Amino acid sequence: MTKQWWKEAVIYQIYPRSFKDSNGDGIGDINGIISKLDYLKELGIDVIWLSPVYQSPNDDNGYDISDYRAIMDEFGTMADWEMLLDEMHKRGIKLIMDLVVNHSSDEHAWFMDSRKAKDNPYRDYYIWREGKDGKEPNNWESVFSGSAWEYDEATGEYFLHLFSKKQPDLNWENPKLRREVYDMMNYWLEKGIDGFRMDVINFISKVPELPDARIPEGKQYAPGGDYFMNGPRIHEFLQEMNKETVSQYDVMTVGEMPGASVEEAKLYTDENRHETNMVFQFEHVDLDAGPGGKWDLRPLKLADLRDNFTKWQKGLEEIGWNSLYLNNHDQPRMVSRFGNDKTYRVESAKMLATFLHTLKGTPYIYQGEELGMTNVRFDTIDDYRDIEILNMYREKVIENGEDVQKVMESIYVKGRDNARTPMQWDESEHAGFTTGTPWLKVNPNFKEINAKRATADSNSVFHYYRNLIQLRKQNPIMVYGSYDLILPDHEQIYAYVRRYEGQTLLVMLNFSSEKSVFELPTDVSYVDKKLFIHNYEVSDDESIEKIELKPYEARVYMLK
Ligand code: TEU
Ligand code: CA
Repeated sequence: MTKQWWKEAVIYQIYPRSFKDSNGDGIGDINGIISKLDYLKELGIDVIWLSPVYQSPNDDNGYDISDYRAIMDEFGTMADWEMLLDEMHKRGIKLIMDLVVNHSSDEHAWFMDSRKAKDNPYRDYYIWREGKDGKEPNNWESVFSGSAWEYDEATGEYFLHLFSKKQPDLNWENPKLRREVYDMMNYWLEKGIDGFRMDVINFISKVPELPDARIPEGKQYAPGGDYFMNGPRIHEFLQEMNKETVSQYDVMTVGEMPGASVEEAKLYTDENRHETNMVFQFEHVDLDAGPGGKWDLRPLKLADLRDNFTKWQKGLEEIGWNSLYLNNHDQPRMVSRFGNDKTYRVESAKMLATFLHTLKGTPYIYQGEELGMTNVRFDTIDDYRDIEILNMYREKVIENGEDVQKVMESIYVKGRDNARTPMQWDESEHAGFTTGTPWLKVNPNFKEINAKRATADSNSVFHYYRNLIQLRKQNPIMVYGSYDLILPDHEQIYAYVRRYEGQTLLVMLNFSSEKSVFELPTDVSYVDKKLFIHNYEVSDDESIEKIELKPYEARVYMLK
């Protein structure tokens, strides 16, 4: 287990479209980000993960790239981007860019050529197949509803798109395509970036026969994940990519890997295998989904969350490295999902922050999480913009006549636009995000929840995050300490210890809105205790043998 800068870092994700608009067109942009770097410096973060800013028709808000080496017009120019990188590095903040190479946009020059003719030199940059019995080549479902295949009249064949039909999958079996990707990565690495977040990177190796999958009861298409997640050549491709690109720089990579298990993540993040430094896995954000997938709501149980995090903490404790997140631009807001955004918003936001920052791994902060921003409930589907939401609504309500309120409720709980409402800067119109009309409406609670109020209030979620980040820099135990669960069966409290060089961090988190009694296990011994982090007022001399924790109370003690 070596010491690395990216293990000690706290990483902040910016979704540029919703962060800060500088020119009044209602769309966030690069100059807007530059204007907020001092805010991020004050927060204390070390790295920014910037969601895609490349040329894109924005069918999936930049995750459909039409030119990997140009900046999206709406976000600014390459000169603006160079300025951003320079201004970040001046403040000691590193930049990791989003690498989206499982698919491109259908407006990419490669695809425009590829679809022209079967013998076009770019044909095999994508995955084309003949139909079968007058239907799609197989029965896979797109993540964004419907078939994962689109018929193309010009050449009478179908192309694969695991996401929207404007996001054709790239063919990684083609060494020429792989070379193009590596050259593009080196183009950005040469500019001085500090690494990549790699979009659905464990989807790039498909089972070559692209076989049919099992269609669940009542569905028309099949989730094909068994045949494109963690596929037969994935480790070969990641090792080749590493060798051809990032291995030549002191940079980090985090691979987004839906469907990756702990065992697979150990292979992906084992430092001796030179694949990725860490992964975003999805098991904890699938715990509140039923058999019908994310929109099939299921109550989350603390026992499931605790068991899952413990599995990952122990699984990667010696080999590999965890990324730690509870939300991002694809997930609902964490205080609404895992905390309580009604009665205990501030307390539960702080408790969840304590959780993420005292586990072993690299913590990620998604823009607005540090303010305790919440989910949103727009009145009608017309206020939503996300292609995943809109496609699901059309399929369920328009095409299959499902109950509108039931579908809207699933959007309120799980929709990606929950995380994409504009960053709330102050109490002025549109929360100070734009002087124009925002591309997506601002959450109406911005007058109460905004950065200006938070930075001025020493008791805010913002300053609680600042403190956590500072403690991390001063206490290696938070980064490198071991993890051991205690109270494995408590109904409301999640408690664990971290141990490092004779120190012990005792962490107790009340995940409920009820008072809950913590009793110190007899095998946790100490001679000296010091209150380390807490989200309620606590007197230092209070005994820790038995504590009645308040709703969503978090307490951390340093024991010796
Ligand atoms: O997400 C991959 C992915 O699987 C997510 O789409 C997630 O499963 C789903 O959104 C949960 O509802 C990446 C990007 O983060 C996402 O924004 C893109 O839409 C997607 O890939 C395609 O690039
Ligand atoms: Ca703008």
